[in-house]
Amino acid sequence: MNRKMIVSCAALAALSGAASAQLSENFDGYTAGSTIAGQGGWEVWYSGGTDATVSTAQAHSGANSLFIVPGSDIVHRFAITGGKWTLTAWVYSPSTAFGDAYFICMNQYEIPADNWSVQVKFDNTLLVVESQFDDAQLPIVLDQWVELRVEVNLDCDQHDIYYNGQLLASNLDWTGNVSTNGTQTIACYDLYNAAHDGLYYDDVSLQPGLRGCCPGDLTGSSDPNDPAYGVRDGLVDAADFFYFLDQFVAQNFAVADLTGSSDPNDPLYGVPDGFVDAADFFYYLDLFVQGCV
Ligand SMILES: [Ca+2]
Ligand SMILES: [Ca+2]
Ligand SMILES: [Ca+2]
Repeated sequence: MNRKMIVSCAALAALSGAASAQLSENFDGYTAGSTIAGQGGWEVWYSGGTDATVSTAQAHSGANSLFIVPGSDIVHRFAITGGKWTLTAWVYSPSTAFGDAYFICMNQYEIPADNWSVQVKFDNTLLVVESQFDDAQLPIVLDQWVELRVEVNLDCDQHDIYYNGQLLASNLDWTGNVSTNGTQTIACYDLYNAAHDGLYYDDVSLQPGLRGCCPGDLTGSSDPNDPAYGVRDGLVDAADFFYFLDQFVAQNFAVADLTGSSDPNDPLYGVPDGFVDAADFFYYLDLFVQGCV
Protein backbone atom coordinates (compact mmCIF):
# COMPACT_ATOMS: atom_id res chain seq x y z
CA MET A 1 0.00 0.00 0.00
CA ASN A 2 1.46 3.36 -0.96
CA ARG A 3 1.65 6.29 1.40
CA LYS A 4 -1.30 8.14 -0.11
CA MET A 5 -3.51 5.07 0.29
CA ILE A 6 -2.41 4.65 3.89
CA VAL A 7 -3.23 8.28 4.63
CA SER A 8 -6.65 7.92 2.96
CA CYS A 9 -7.43 4.77 4.89
CA ALA A 10 -6.35 6.42 8.13
CA ALA A 11 -8.57 9.40 7.35
CA LEU A 12 -11.50 7.09 6.57
CA ALA A 13 -10.92 5.11 9.75
CA ALA A 14 -10.83 8.32 11.76
CA LEU A 15 -14.03 9.53 10.11
CA SER A 16 -15.88 6.25 10.58
CA GLY A 17 -14.56 6.01 14.13
CA ALA A 18 -15.94 9.45 14.91
CA ALA A 19 -19.33 8.60 13.45
CA SER A 20 -19.91 5.04 14.59
CA ALA A 21 -22.09 3.70 17.37
CA GLN A 22 -20.24 2.90 20.56
CA LEU A 23 -23.03 0.68 21.86
CA SER A 24 -26.21 -0.72 20.35
CA GLU A 25 -27.52 -3.32 22.80
CA ASN A 26 -30.85 -5.12 22.41
CA PHE A 27 -30.11 -8.08 24.75
CA ASP A 28 -31.63 -10.41 22.13
CA GLY A 29 -28.43 -12.36 21.45
CA TYR A 30 -28.15 -13.72 24.98
CA THR A 31 -29.70 -16.82 26.54
CA ALA A 32 -32.86 -15.99 28.48
CA GLY A 33 -32.23 -16.35 32.19
CA SER A 34 -28.48 -15.83 31.88
CA THR A 35 -26.73 -13.15 33.93
CA ILE A 36 -25.38 -10.25 31.90
CA ALA A 37 -21.94 -9.63 33.46
CA GLY A 38 -19.28 -11.03 31.14
CA GLN A 39 -21.49 -10.75 28.04
CA GLY A 40 -21.42 -7.93 25.45
CA GLY A 41 -18.95 -5.81 27.43
CA TRP A 42 -21.23 -5.60 30.50
CA GLU A 43 -19.79 -5.96 33.98
CA VAL A 44 -20.75 -5.49 37.62
CA TRP A 45 -19.63 -2.17 39.21
CA TYR A 46 -15.94 -2.57 40.08
CA SER A 47 -16.30 -2.25 43.84
CA GLY A 48 -19.27 -4.58 44.15
CA GLY A 49 -22.90 -5.00 43.22
CA THR A 50 -25.42 -7.53 42.05
CA ASP A 51 -25.69 -8.93 38.52
CA ALA A 52 -28.82 -8.61 36.35
CA THR A 53 -30.67 -11.19 34.28
CA VAL A 54 -31.68 -11.44 30.63
CA SER A 55 -35.48 -11.68 30.70
CA THR A 56 -38.31 -12.53 28.32
CA ALA A 57 -40.99 -11.12 30.66
CA GLN A 58 -40.89 -7.79 28.80
CA ALA A 59 -39.12 -6.65 25.64
CA HIS A 60 -38.99 -3.44 23.63
CA SER A 61 -37.16 -5.16 20.77
CA GLY A 62 -37.04 -8.87 19.96
CA ALA A 63 -37.70 -11.29 22.81
CA ASN A 64 -35.32 -10.10 25.53
CA SER A 65 -34.61 -7.23 27.88
CA LEU A 66 -32.46 -6.81 30.99
CA PHE A 67 -34.16 -7.19 34.38
CA ILE A 68 -32.46 -5.29 37.18
CA VAL A 69 -33.25 -6.08 40.81
CA PRO A 70 -32.32 -4.30 44.08
CA GLY A 71 -28.53 -4.07 44.18
CA SER A 72 -28.05 -4.59 40.41
CA ASP A 73 -25.19 -2.33 39.34
CA ILE A 74 -24.36 -3.03 35.71
CA VAL A 75 -21.69 -1.10 33.84
CA HIS A 76 -20.60 -0.70 30.21
CA ARG A 77 -17.34 1.19 29.73
CA PHE A 78 -16.47 3.71 26.99
CA ALA A 79 -13.46 5.88 26.20
CA ILE A 80 -14.95 8.99 24.57
CA THR A 81 -13.12 12.26 24.83
CA GLY A 82 -15.28 14.78 22.96
CA GLY A 83 -17.94 15.37 20.33
CA LYS A 84 -21.71 15.07 20.07
CA TRP A 85 -23.46 11.98 21.40
CA THR A 86 -26.96 10.62 21.97
CA LEU A 87 -27.44 8.28 24.93
CA THR A 88 -30.60 6.18 24.78
CA ALA A 89 -32.19 3.63 27.08
CA TRP A 90 -35.71 2.20 26.94
CA VAL A 91 -37.20 1.54 30.36
CA TYR A 92 -40.19 -0.49 31.55
CA SER A 93 -41.27 0.06 35.14
CA PRO A 94 -44.18 -2.07 36.39
CA SER A 95 -46.91 -0.31 38.38
CA THR A 96 -46.77 -3.14 40.93
CA ALA A 97 -43.24 -2.09 41.94
CA PHE A 98 -42.09 0.39 44.57
CA GLY A 99 -38.71 2.02 45.19
CA ASP A 100 -36.02 3.72 43.11
CA ALA A 101 -33.68 2.76 40.28
CA TYR A 102 -31.29 4.84 38.17
CA PHE A 103 -29.80 5.46 34.74
CA ILE A 104 -26.31 6.81 35.25
CA CYS A 105 -23.56 8.02 32.92
CA MET A 106 -20.12 8.71 34.35
CA ASN A 107 -17.46 10.97 32.88
CA GLN A 108 -14.81 9.11 34.89
CA TYR A 109 -15.09 5.59 36.25
CA GLU A 110 -12.72 3.82 38.62
CA ILE A 111 -9.57 5.39 37.14
CA PRO A 112 -8.52 7.93 38.30
CA ALA A 113 -11.76 8.42 40.25
CA ASP A 114 -15.55 8.22 39.93
CA ASN A 115 -17.36 11.29 38.59
CA TRP A 116 -21.05 11.37 37.66
CA SER A 117 -22.52 13.39 34.73
CA VAL A 118 -26.07 12.00 34.44
CA GLN A 119 -28.17 10.47 37.19
CA VAL A 120 -31.85 9.98 36.37
CA LYS A 121 -34.00 8.43 39.09
CA PHE A 122 -37.03 6.24 38.32
CA ASP A 123 -39.07 6.55 41.51
CA ASN A 124 -42.06 4.19 41.76
CA THR A 125 -42.85 5.39 45.27
CA LEU A 126 -43.07 9.13 44.53
CA LEU A 127 -44.21 8.35 40.94
CA VAL A 128 -41.70 10.70 39.33
CA VAL A 129 -38.67 10.60 37.09
CA GLU A 130 -36.05 13.02 38.37
CA SER A 131 -32.87 14.42 36.85
CA GLN A 132 -30.38 14.68 39.68
CA PHE A 133 -29.25 17.07 40.99
CA ASP A 134 -30.94 19.82 39.02
CA ASP A 135 -34.17 18.33 40.46
CA ALA A 136 -36.17 18.51 37.20
CA GLN A 137 -39.09 16.05 37.37
CA LEU A 138 -41.76 14.52 35.17
CA PRO A 139 -44.47 12.02 36.11
CA ILE A 140 -43.17 8.45 35.74
CA VAL A 141 -44.88 6.41 33.00
CA LEU A 142 -45.61 2.87 34.18
CA ASP A 143 -46.46 -0.43 32.48
CA GLN A 144 -45.12 0.58 29.08
CA TRP A 145 -41.77 1.06 27.36
CA VAL A 146 -40.53 4.64 27.66
CA GLU A 147 -37.50 6.24 26.03
CA LEU A 148 -34.90 8.04 28.12
CA ARG A 149 -32.61 10.08 25.89
CA VAL A 150 -29.66 12.29 26.74
CA GLU A 151 -28.20 14.57 24.08
CA VAL A 152 -24.75 15.82 24.94
CA ASN A 153 -22.19 18.08 23.35
CA LEU A 154 -19.01 17.33 25.26
CA ASP A 155 -17.14 20.14 23.52
CA CYS A 156 -19.33 22.84 25.06
CA ASP A 157 -20.04 20.88 28.25
CA GLN A 158 -23.83 20.82 27.83
CA HIS A 159 -26.57 18.21 27.74
CA ASP A 160 -30.34 17.85 27.62
CA ILE A 161 -32.44 15.01 28.97
CA TYR A 162 -35.70 13.80 27.41
CA TYR A 163 -38.15 11.32 28.98
CA ASN A 164 -41.06 9.88 27.03
CA GLY A 165 -40.40 12.42 24.25
CA GLN A 166 -40.69 15.36 26.69
CA LEU A 167 -37.88 17.65 27.70
CA LEU A 168 -36.99 16.78 31.30
CA ALA A 169 -34.03 19.14 31.72
CA SER A 170 -31.96 21.29 29.37
CA ASN A 171 -28.64 23.07 29.11
CA LEU A 172 -27.15 21.12 32.01
CA ASP A 173 -23.40 21.08 32.60
CA TRP A 174 -21.83 17.73 31.75
CA THR A 175 -18.97 18.29 34.19
CA GLY A 176 -20.94 19.77 37.06
CA ASN A 177 -24.61 18.78 37.17
CA VAL A 178 -24.23 15.68 39.35
CA SER A 179 -20.65 15.56 40.59
CA THR A 180 -18.41 18.62 40.39
CA ASN A 181 -15.07 19.06 38.60
CA GLY A 182 -15.77 16.37 36.03
CA THR A 183 -14.20 15.98 32.60
CA GLN A 184 -15.68 16.39 29.09
CA THR A 185 -15.57 12.62 28.53
CA ILE A 186 -17.87 9.59 28.62
CA ALA A 187 -16.46 6.73 30.70
CA CYS A 188 -19.40 4.39 31.29
CA TYR A 189 -23.10 3.68 31.64
CA ASP A 190 -24.33 2.33 34.95
CA LEU A 191 -27.74 0.68 35.18
CA TYR A 192 -28.32 0.77 38.92
CA ASN A 193 -31.16 -0.45 41.08
CA ALA A 194 -31.04 0.89 44.63
CA ALA A 195 -34.36 -0.37 45.99
CA HIS A 196 -36.80 -0.79 43.10
CA ASP A 197 -38.77 -4.05 43.10
CA GLY A 198 -37.65 -4.71 39.52
CA LEU A 199 -37.28 -2.71 36.30
CA TYR A 200 -36.47 -3.63 32.69
CA TYR A 201 -33.99 -2.01 30.30
CA ASP A 202 -33.85 -2.64 26.56
CA ASP A 203 -32.28 -1.01 23.49
CA VAL A 204 -29.51 0.75 25.37
CA SER A 205 -27.29 2.66 22.97
CA LEU A 206 -24.61 5.29 22.60
CA GLN A 207 -24.70 6.85 19.14
CA PRO A 208 -23.22 9.86 17.39
CA GLY A 209 -25.44 12.87 18.08
CA LEU A 210 -26.34 16.28 16.67
CA ARG A 211 -26.57 18.56 19.66
CA GLY A 212 -25.07 21.94 18.87
CA CYS A 213 -23.74 24.54 21.26
CA CYS A 214 -26.71 26.83 20.90
CA PRO A 215 -28.14 27.62 24.34
CA GLY A 216 -30.91 29.69 22.71
CA ASP A 217 -32.07 26.72 20.60
CA LEU A 218 -35.18 25.32 22.26
CA THR A 219 -37.37 24.13 19.40
CA GLY A 220 -37.69 23.47 15.69
CA SER A 221 -41.14 25.01 15.49
CA SER A 222 -43.29 27.58 17.26
CA ASP A 223 -46.45 25.57 16.49
CA PRO A 224 -47.51 23.40 19.48
CA ASN A 225 -49.08 20.93 17.04
CA ASP A 226 -45.82 20.42 15.14
CA PRO A 227 -43.81 17.35 16.25
CA ALA A 228 -40.75 19.63 16.15
CA TYR A 229 -42.26 21.76 18.95
CA GLY A 230 -39.88 21.59 21.88
CA VAL A 231 -37.32 19.56 19.90
CA ARG A 232 -34.04 21.33 19.18
CA ASP A 233 -33.07 21.77 15.53
CA GLY A 234 -29.58 23.25 15.87
CA LEU A 235 -30.73 26.75 14.83
CA VAL A 236 -31.58 29.82 16.86
CA ASP A 237 -34.38 31.67 15.08
CA ALA A 238 -37.80 33.27 15.56
CA ALA A 239 -39.38 29.88 16.37
CA ASP A 240 -37.17 29.66 19.43
CA PHE A 241 -38.12 33.13 20.59
CA PHE A 242 -41.86 32.44 20.32
CA TYR A 243 -41.43 29.03 21.93
CA PHE A 244 -39.68 30.67 24.87
CA LEU A 245 -42.52 33.20 25.16
CA ASP A 246 -45.03 30.32 25.29
CA GLN A 247 -43.07 28.61 28.08
CA PHE A 248 -42.58 31.93 29.87
CA VAL A 249 -46.29 32.71 29.86
CA ALA A 250 -47.12 29.13 30.89
CA GLN A 251 -44.59 29.45 33.75
CA ASN A 252 -42.90 26.23 32.65
CA PHE A 253 -39.97 26.31 35.04
CA ALA A 254 -38.08 23.48 33.27
CA VAL A 255 -37.62 25.70 30.22
CA ALA A 256 -38.21 29.28 31.33
CA ASP A 257 -36.47 29.55 34.71
CA LEU A 258 -32.99 30.24 33.40
CA THR A 259 -31.51 32.70 35.86
CA GLY A 260 -31.87 34.60 39.09
CA SER A 261 -30.50 37.79 37.57
CA SER A 262 -30.24 39.56 34.22
CA ASP A 263 -26.90 41.10 35.21
CA PRO A 264 -23.93 39.13 33.81
CA ASN A 265 -21.85 40.32 36.77
CA ASP A 266 -24.29 38.89 39.32
CA PRO A 267 -23.38 35.43 40.70
CA LEU A 268 -27.03 34.45 40.13
CA TYR A 269 -26.66 35.06 36.36
CA GLY A 270 -27.50 31.74 34.69
CA VAL A 271 -28.54 30.09 37.95
CA PRO A 272 -32.27 29.17 38.07
CA ASP A 273 -33.93 30.66 41.16
CA GLY A 274 -37.41 29.13 41.23
CA PHE A 275 -39.07 32.18 39.68
CA VAL A 276 -40.00 32.87 36.06
CA ASP A 277 -39.81 36.61 35.75
CA ALA A 278 -38.35 39.50 33.74
CA ALA A 279 -34.78 38.44 34.56
CA ASP A 280 -35.40 35.16 32.74
CA PHE A 281 -36.79 36.98 29.73
CA PHE A 282 -33.76 39.26 29.42
CA TYR A 283 -31.40 36.35 30.05
CA TYR A 284 -33.06 34.43 27.21
CA LEU A 285 -32.61 37.47 24.95
CA ASP A 286 -28.86 37.27 25.72
CA LEU A 287 -28.84 33.58 24.70
CA PHE A 288 -30.87 34.34 21.60
CA VAL A 289 -28.49 37.05 20.41
CA GLN A 290 -25.52 34.76 21.11
CA GLY A 291 -26.83 32.22 18.56
CA CYS A 292 -24.73 29.11 17.98
CA VAL A 293 -21.12 28.79 19.00
CA1 LIG B 1 -34.56 -6.60 23.14
CA1 LIG C 1 -34.30 26.21 17.05
CA1 LIG D 1 -35.62 32.80 37.20
